[in-house]
Order: sequence, then structure tokens, then C-alpha cells
Amino acid sequence: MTVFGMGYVGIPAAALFADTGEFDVTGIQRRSKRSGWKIDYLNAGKNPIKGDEPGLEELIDRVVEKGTFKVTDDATVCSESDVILIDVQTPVDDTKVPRYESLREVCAVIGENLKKDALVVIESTCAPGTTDYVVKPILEEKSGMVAGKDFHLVFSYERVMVGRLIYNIQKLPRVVGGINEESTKRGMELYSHIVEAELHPTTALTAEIAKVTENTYRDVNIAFANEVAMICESLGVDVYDVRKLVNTLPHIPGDAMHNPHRNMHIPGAGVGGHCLPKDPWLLKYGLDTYGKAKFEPKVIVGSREINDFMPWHMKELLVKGLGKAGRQLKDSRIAILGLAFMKDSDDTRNSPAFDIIDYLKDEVGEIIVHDPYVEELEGTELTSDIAEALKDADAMVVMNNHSEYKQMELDTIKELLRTPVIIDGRDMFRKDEALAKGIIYIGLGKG
Ligand code: SAJ
Repeated sequence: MTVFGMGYVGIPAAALFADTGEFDVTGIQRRSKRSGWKIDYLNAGKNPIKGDEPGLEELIDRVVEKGTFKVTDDATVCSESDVILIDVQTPVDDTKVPRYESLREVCAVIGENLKKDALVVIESTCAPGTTDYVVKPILEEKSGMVAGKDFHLVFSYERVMVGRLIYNIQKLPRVVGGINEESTKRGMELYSHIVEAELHPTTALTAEIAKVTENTYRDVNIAFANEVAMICESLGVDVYDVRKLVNTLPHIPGDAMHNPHRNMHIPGAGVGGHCLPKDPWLLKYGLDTYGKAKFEPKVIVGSREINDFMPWHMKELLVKGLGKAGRQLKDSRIAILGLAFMKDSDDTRNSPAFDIIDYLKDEVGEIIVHDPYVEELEGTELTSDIAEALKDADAMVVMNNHSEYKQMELDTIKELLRTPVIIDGRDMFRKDEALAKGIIYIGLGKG
């Protein structure tokens, strides 16, 4: 087996297959400036993925020791492989169009070296239609073989999440989408080696749509919560009270059609990460590029617009809060809390904090950003010391829900701030308690 792309998807998958004893796995990693170091690191049995990934380091060490996993930059080794996994980056650019350069490059090399009867599996998230209209033509043209007959082609997406890379591959259900029956069958057989949960056979296109839909569904639900939050602000109630009440509808498993259950998501200062801000655009790109009927997917695009608006709304709330304290943005020192995109993580990909920093940096006296986990920030002062961040600040803007923020005492905050203004984008504090202490508190969604 050859696995292209030693990232947070490729490494766990390669190691798990290597651990079964059924596969002799080679990981392919380009000797690029940014990631070339991973080759020697992995071959030394070490895990290059940051953050806490239970079981991953021991797994890598074990399979390197056993000799069933090694990494190289020589992609032509795939000529020996019966199974080839494609786990390379598939980002979208700032015009929301997917960048398939590395995918195309890898497909060309695979095509040139493809062994008859091999199984090729794309695990990277891509726009619906990519397997059929991008990957398949390159593999067929370069190999001179016919997909589905001389070799097999499957799209089977990962559902990995930070902190649960190994667990999710083993324990979450797996969708296996082949370009034809035979391909699907071989994909099902392959994943039966490492997936303990149920396997769901389908077509490649259906699987591609399912993957981006899983994340688009979440993005739309968050946007719905954010829109209700702004309605609650305007009408003068607390959206978190509304959410609690809405979600009291019981979850009665069994009769789905009459199951009243609601799951209103959590409103917040924005949506970051490497999945949600990207996947809705991949779904739209698939519709625009390969769809027969063209139309504007209003709910999906509208939801992206709402979620992308939230950091701007946090700035609006900040201006309001400073106004109540008789201050202007331009002569204020602002403390932004939470650079990472999610709780207790150092992952800053697409973090909404970058947006509000952009909106403020040319308009305020000073900005200082606080994050307990993130170590560097280009162009703006960053500290992991909360007292340093809050000292003499005229407002504290909470952009993410790190546990440290939930545990802070309002009295301490008030003492440190020069002007007692809290703009709470993640429901970290109770409005009534803050107001009782003479703090000018504005919570997102709390009218
Ligand atoms: N967020 C909200 N309100 C919510 C949930 C999330 O504002 O109710 C925000 C978070 O603050 C964050 C962003 O959305 O900024 C993304 O959060 P996330 O929990 O979706 O984290 P991700 O981006 O790591 O999402 C991944 C996805 N997993 C895969 O793509 C395989 C997603 O499908 C999972 O649902 C999610 O993990 C998860 O549940 O942990």
C-alpha cells in the first residue's frame, strides 16, 4: 500500500493499515520546505502532528519497529502497490475555488506507475464530481487503463477530528463510494481491515456530496443559531435561554418522522477551522461546475455570509460598549481573547479572531491578543499572560471559549481593565452578575 500525503489524515490511516499485519505501507511525503522534515521524523517512529492524539505516537513507533510502515519522497514506489490512498491537501482559494494542483500532480504520478488491478482511494475532501471528472481521466490517460475494469477507484472520506484521529477512523461509520460496483466492493473489503463500525456502500459522487454536506449541515445550523442570536439582541432577550428552551424537546429515538427533537446549535463570534468555512464552497463548486440545472444555493451561501459576518458584529458590539463608557475606538486599548478557532486548542486555521483583528488594527489605539495555547502571531502583540493582556485595556473582547476564560473572576477582570467593558462572544459570563459589578457587559445574542 502507498499513502500519498503525510498529514492528519494520511498518517493515522497509513499506520492503522500497517498495524494489521496485512499491508506493507509506504507513506509519500514531498521534501518541501514546510513538511519535508516529517520523512525522517516518521521513519524514527515519531508523530509530527501537534496536539494530543491518544495512541498515535505508540502506533507509529510500533509499525516503524515492525517494518510495516516507512516514509519516502519517491512517489514511484506506488508501482508496486495493490492499494493507493490519496490523502493530500485540497484547499479552496480566497475566491472559494478548490485548488487541485497537488491532487492533479499526485494523480499523474500514480497513473504513470499504476499496477493492473490496483485499487485507488481518495480520502481527501473534494468537490462533488472530482473523482469522476478530475481524478479518473488523469489516471486513465496516464496509465492507458480503464477505470472500473483494469483498476478500481473509490472515494471514501475521513471523519477525523483534532484529538481523535485514531479513534474516529476505527469507531465512526465509514462511507465507501466506488465508481462502479466492483470498485465499491473492493473498497468495502479494504476498510473492513481497520474500521470497527458499519461500512456504507454507495457511489463516488454520492459519497463526495455526503462528505461536504455533513459539514455544510453544521455550518447552516450554526448560522441559524447566529441569526436567532441577532434577533434576540434586537428584541431584548438572551438567545442562550431561548436555545435551552428550544432544546428541551425530547429526543425520542425510533419514530424519526414524529420525533420532536431539536438541536439548536451554539451562537458565537464566528466559525473557524479547516472544514466548515471550506466545505460549503466545495459543494457549491460541484453544483456550479458539474450540475445540470444551475441555481444559487441561497441557504448555504446565506449561512456562510452570516457566519462570516459575526466577527464584524463583534466589532459593532465593541463600538457600542465603548460608547457606553464614553470612549472612542481610536484612543482605546483593546484586548482580544482567543486566537485559536476552537476551545483549548492551538489551531488557528480560519479563526474569526483574525477577522476582528483586521477590522480593528487601523482604527484602535492599541490591540493586544491573548491565547493560552497559540505561540505566534504575525504583526500584532500576542501574550499568554491574561493579566498582561487585560492590564489598562479599555475593553475585553472574548472570541473563543478556552476553559481559562470560563474560570475567570469578574472582580479580577474589573480590577485589571482601565475601562470595565466586556464584549462576550462565547457566553463565558453571566450578564446580570457583570452588570451588578458595574461592568459594561455586552454579550453576543444577549439583548
Ligand atoms: N461553532 C459554533 N457553534 C457551534 C459549533 C461550532 O460557533 O454550535 C464554531 C466553533 O467555535 C468553531 C467552528 O464553529 O469556530 C468549527 O467548530 P467545529 O466544532 O465544527 O470544529 P471543526 O472545524 O474541527 O469540525 C470538525 C468536523 N469534522 C470533520 O470534518 C471530519 C465536523 O464535521 C465535526 O462535526 C466537528 O469536527 C466536531 O463535531 O468536532
